Amino acid sequence: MNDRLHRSTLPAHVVEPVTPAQVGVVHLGIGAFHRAHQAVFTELAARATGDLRWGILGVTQRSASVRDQLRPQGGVYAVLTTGTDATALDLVGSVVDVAWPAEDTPRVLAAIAAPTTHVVTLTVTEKGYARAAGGGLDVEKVSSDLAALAAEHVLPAAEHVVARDPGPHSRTDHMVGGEDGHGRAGASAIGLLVRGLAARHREASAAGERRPLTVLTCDNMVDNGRVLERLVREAVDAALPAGEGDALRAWLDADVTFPSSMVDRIVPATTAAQRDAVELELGVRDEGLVVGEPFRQWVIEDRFAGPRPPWEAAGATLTSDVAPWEQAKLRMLNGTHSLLAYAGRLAGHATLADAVADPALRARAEAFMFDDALPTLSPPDGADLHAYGESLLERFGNPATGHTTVQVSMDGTQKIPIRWGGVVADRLAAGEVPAGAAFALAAWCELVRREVSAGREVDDPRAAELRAAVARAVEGAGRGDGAAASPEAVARALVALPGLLPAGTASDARFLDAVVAEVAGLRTLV
Ligand code: CS2
Repeated sequence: MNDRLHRSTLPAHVVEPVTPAQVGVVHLGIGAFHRAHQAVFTELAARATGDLRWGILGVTQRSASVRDQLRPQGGVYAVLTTGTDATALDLVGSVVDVAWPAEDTPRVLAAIAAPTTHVVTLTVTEKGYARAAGGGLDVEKVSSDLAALAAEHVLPAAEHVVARDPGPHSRTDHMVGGEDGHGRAGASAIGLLVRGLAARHREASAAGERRPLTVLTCDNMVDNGRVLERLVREAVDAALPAGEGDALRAWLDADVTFPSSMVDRIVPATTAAQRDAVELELGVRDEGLVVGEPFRQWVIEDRFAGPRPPWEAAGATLTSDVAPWEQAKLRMLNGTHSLLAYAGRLAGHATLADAVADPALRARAEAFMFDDALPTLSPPDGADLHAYGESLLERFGNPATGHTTVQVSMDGTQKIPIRWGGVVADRLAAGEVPAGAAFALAAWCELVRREVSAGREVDDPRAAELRAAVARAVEGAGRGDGAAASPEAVARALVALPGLLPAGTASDARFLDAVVAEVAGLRTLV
């Protein structure tokens, strides 16, 4: 068994990763995407400028596995870049440590509150935002954090849970929290963020400071910064009634900003074979290895509350208006990606590269991208959206990434409203029936029907509702088993799921008929 990758075991032939001087960024949701994207920009920015203030404390929400991968390695990991013809291996040292809220909540709150921290970034996926179907905060999903927030709010300064940062090797029994809930382990990303903001405000007030902070979401959502700001404010309002939380609210108004951003890099799940191959190359074992395509892009709304990492030195674009970039990426890249993932799975393709190489599916992808999505967009900074679309299809076709259709197809109910909903609404408003989007929805419906009928789990936070919709269609058909339900009836039930499509579109007869016709057609295509 080889040693683990670490600054003390670096092979001679690699470029040394940076060693940050402190934590300057707290990142919520340290999965593979963050490690292959924002952490890489941070690393390259530090190398280019020598500015070492921007070490990252990563927060892993669901399990301790990323912490257990990176902590023994002192935070160092490798990024394997897989191009069509060549691969490259680079080390990243910008992640200082990883905290798991189930055991480390006080540490996370302390890090968000610390004067040396200036930015909190997030990649918690669409479902991590705890939104209800109408778009506002689903208070139920964050209730334990809201109770903790209310309890922490009234603690005397000396007992602030953040005053007890126990560091990385703390014992869990310190973290259980008081009977009133203060110090309770963070159960949701939004809840943890809001508690961190409140802790920062309390500490800043006690120190007579303002301590501005930038909260920068990097998730694939329309107007992601505004969405997050709304959820944070709703959480504060739900936990702290008027009067009680007013100083916190005033501080949010004056000293906290929520820029929007567009992030892009295809990051497939790392395989065991890739870990083994990299171990051979490095001579040490990297349990934190991540894989990404050569392309990476980050467009950030330039609305920072205070200092920030010099990300532009690593190629990030800072701009006053991210919306056109965000729209183009969400509709053309992510929208087409999802279409290829669902239809690809139905056709038996394991990877996106195989799906986009299938002529029938490629034609559908192009129809969605160029005929439906493109006409709804205004080109960012005069970009050629047609050329952009062609470049996306080429990126999808890179076989070296091994990006799987299963990975992209998860969480359909969270992604469809963002990726297809706006396209459908805009095309219908323009008097056109979007045929590519109708096919995409039909593919999703068919896949859901197939999985539910076969008794398999659908990987989606609304899976129970999906099962119920299929069951309703079966009952409507008066038969006893899922396979016997008319696929068209299932499609009608699924498309009507609250919040899936913008109001009015799900009931548009022409569009619905097009979806249903595609469902029938899918049985001949695949
Ligand atoms: C993908 C995205 O998994 C998915 O849903 O569409 O993760 C996609 O690979 C990235 O947004 C690319 O930047």
